Amino acid sequence: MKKVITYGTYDLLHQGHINLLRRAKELGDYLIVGVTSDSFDRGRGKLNVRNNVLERVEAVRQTGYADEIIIEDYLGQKIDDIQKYNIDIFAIGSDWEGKFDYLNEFCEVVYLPRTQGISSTMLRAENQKVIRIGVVGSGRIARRFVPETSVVDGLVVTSVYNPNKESADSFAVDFSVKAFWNSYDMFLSNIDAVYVASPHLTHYSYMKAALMAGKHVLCEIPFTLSKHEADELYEYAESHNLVLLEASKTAYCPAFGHIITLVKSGIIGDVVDVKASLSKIVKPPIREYDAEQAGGAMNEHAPLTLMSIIKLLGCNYAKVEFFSKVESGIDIYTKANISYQHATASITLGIGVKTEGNLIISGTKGYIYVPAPWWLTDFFEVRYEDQTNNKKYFYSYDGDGLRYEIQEFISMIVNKRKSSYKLRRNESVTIAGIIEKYNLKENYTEI
Ligand code: C2G
Repeated sequence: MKKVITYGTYDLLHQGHINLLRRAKELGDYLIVGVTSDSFDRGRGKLNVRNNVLERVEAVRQTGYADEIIIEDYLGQKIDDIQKYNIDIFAIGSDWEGKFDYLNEFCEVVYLPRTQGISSTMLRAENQKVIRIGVVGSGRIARRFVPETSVVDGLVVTSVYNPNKESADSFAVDFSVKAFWNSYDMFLSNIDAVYVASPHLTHYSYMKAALMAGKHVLCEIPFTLSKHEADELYEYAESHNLVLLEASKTAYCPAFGHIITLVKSGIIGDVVDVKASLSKIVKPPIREYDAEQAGGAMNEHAPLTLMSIIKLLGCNYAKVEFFSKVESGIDIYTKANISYQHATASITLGIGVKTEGNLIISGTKGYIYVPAPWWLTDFFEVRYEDQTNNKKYFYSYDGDGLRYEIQEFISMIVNKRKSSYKLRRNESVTIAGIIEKYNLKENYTEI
């Protein structure tokens, strides 16, 4: 019996896939089809897959060509599968010509003709109205945003707004978008959504005006500097069917999501302590050192570190206390201790003090260690007393990592989801509330 194997995502199954499966089946007597898992696809940069793995397996099954369907979940699995299932022929579409020649060592490799004029990417584009995004602000983070949008389907950055004409113009030239500087309303009138990446203190009013103009909003951290403002904006968005999302980039990246699900499934027992650190030394003059613009380590770095704590221990903390080292009116270093009924947590932040930027989640059975820079999560280790049980997890964190939050934002708009389980409204509001307490100097000590 001649055994053939082929692999694919098979998103929005189309005639090209069906032709390929038929041709693969005709090469032998028994066809095994490997369908990629959702996490494997995310790991190889396929962020736009519309159908989940169960839907895609079912679509392949319904073609009637597969004698057996398996899930492809890791790099290198093809070599294992070929040997495990005694495969004679590995078949794949001609778009992969040459890429799988290394499998010749294990079986015959056949590149089958690809069907012209159809692809999952085309179908996704046809089924979806392209969302026009305007960027508010044209500084460092805004400049990182635009290239990241190019790997996500379904959106296009069309414009930029900055009251400083020169800055808006230079951004517009660099990214081939239209510049607005004198009228925020005019900027809003030709777009479907905004990405707010302006200085901290302007977030609230830009978000509010955008929501009131009926636009979806993705807003950089710190989302708002008060609980009340965050709550008010979410309330408005929800009651007007608009998506409002905090751009807490780490919350949406694959490795961090896996840490949360592993912890919630009890892999380290009950969580008793979380320590998150983030420091980036910068030198004045720069916005981070400007007290007038809500500079300082806390406003700058608390959002990501607090996000990890809130995701792991929840919103119902009992007490928070702050310790800061202050220079020229801003905190160059802040440590916050957050206590829960059955757990403790702390964040250590610096813009003028360097700390080891790792994340450590301690539980009753073991702990998770995420090395610096933990917020660009691509690796973590689950560690136990008996070190032979330790396990390392590797992921990719592609580009500047903003693609994951952008993908979530677009998917929420397309699928009309008002809330993301990756960062819920109450979690985002709790983070804003802790930052507010800091700025009100509640339980605050200067060191
Ligand atoms: N295909 C085709 N004609 C098209 C589109 C796709 O013949 N118009 C083929 C591809 O060449 C591939 C299969 O259909 O053999 C599945 O395609 P995708 O779902 O796009 O999966 P892909 O990303 O090519 O994954 O480990 C996964 C494999 O590397 C292939």
